[in-house]
Amino acid sequence: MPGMGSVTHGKPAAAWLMVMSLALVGQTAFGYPEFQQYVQKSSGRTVNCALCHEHPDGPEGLKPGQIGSLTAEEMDRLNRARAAFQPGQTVDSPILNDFGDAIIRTLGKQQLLLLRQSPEKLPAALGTESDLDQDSIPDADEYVAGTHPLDPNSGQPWRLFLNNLKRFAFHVAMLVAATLFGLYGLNNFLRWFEASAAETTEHGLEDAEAFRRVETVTHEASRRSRSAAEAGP
Ligand SMILES: [Ca+2]
Repeated sequence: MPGMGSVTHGKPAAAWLMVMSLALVGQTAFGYPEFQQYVQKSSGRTVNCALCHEHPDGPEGLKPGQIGSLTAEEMDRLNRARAAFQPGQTVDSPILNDFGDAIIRTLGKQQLLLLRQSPEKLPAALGTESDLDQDSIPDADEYVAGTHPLDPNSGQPWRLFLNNLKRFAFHVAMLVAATLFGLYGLNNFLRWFEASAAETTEHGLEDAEAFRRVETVTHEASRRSRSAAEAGP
């Protein structure tokens, strides 16, 4: 029955379109591109959605970390994260990375929605206590600089260098000390070798002089003995 067939296929198609439309509205509302655009403009660095999201292309789509790929359990977590309007709640969104979760947890979604109008105020709202990648550069500073708050190798080079110098200060000090002691020891060894060589030479000369004297005395005694023998009794 063609008529029934068209009705049977029409209802799922309409429902699918409605679900997709709602999903797209939700995805767009949850993307918050204002922050990414601000960071990119202020830092001069190219920043993608991976600053806060699981997928670098953002939450829209069917790829891993995007809404179209979520399981029922992940959708449940997504909805709980979306409902976290007040700060201090547990947030584990399947489409946000740890920095995105931390923003919602720290500020609450309500304040984050307000900050969309002034994304330059996000760092002050976040504070400087959180450093998720533990590279000694606070998440808020990395947001301003356009570096990644979850990658310890991403940061302003000079700050990373100084922080690594502090972190490995003991190893650097030991390396410098070992080098200095090595040079000190080598210099002392060379001085000792030089002194020993001089002493050996000096002793050698003294021994040669003593041998020459003994030889002279022996030769003189022998000569006197021969003279006495020739003179007779
Ligand atoms: Ca950091």
